[in-house]
Amino acid sequence: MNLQWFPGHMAKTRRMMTEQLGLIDIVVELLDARLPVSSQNPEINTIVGSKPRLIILNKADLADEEINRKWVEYFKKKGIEAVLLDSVHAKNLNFIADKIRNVLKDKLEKQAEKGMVGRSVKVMVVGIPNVGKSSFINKFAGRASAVTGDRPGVTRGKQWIRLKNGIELLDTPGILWPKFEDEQTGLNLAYVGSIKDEIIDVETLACKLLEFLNGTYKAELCARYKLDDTDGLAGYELLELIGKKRGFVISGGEIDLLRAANIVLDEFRMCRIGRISLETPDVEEEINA
Ligand SMILES: Nc1nc2c(ncn2[C@@H]2O[C@H](COP(=O)(O)OP(=O)(O)OP(=O)(O)O)[C@@H](O)[C@H]2O)c(=O)[nH]1
Ligand SMILES: [Mg+2]
Repeated sequence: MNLQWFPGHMAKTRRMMTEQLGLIDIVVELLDARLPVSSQNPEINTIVGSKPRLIILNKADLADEEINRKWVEYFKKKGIEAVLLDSVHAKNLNFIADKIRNVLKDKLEKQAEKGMVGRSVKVMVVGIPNVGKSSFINKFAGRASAVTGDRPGVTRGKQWIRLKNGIELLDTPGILWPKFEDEQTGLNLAYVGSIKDEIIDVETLACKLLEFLNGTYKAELCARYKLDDTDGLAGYELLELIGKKRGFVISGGEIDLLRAANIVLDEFRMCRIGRISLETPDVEEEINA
């Protein structure tokens, strides 16, 4: 992921998306279930406007199950439909088509009353880089779908994928920019690997993650690295302990902290430490819905 968002780039994306919005019935917004706030575009409401929206909390397989449920509840209270999804392992995504129809129920009923039947529902998928847009589109479209080709009036190069269930999907997702202002947002996105590690050095990143884990997922952390008394330990102390446990020793008996840091980040991203959510609706109330 090498995307750099500059003001000009953002304006262009916003413009493109606004153009395409005219053609679609519903926006499917992908958020990372582990960090729904940090993985949301800060201007999503302005961009999407009054278009119906379905939120997919993707990568739900990597997130804390209890917190997943809380997020779904949270969105429900805000009057917005949100579904949990694992775009990689899900067998079929027919239930997403049902959810889409459900969100559009009133509109579809009105169309039916007017005798407008058989019209396809046009869907655009949006989300920040690495959230799983391509995985979702491929799985949702499935093998049996056909690319319908350019349509008149559609931005050149844009293709619609016609699904068997009367849904048409814009084959290129809208790539949105994440929030940058807030340091914690940057850290959260870096932990999960959605922005480059280089924004902050790997050791510091791992230390900050370890401190979070030691506060919120202590049992999982201790189990994974066979630690027992981690109360009040600083990130660097945790990293050193982990390096020691793993035998990452360099010349002179020093611990290879960089190696330990990379291992911690890799294992976190591969869900080896456990299913971990970085944000919960209890403390995060600033989502756009
Ligand atoms: N475990 C898990 N991994 C997922 C899921 N969805 C996507 N991934 C993984 O996340 C990574 C990014 O997925 P993509 O589908 O390429 O994401 P994208 O939004 O298209 O990314 P860009 O094209 O870079 O904007 C890949 O390694 C996927 O295998 C999911 O639901 N669960
Ligand atoms: Mg992609």
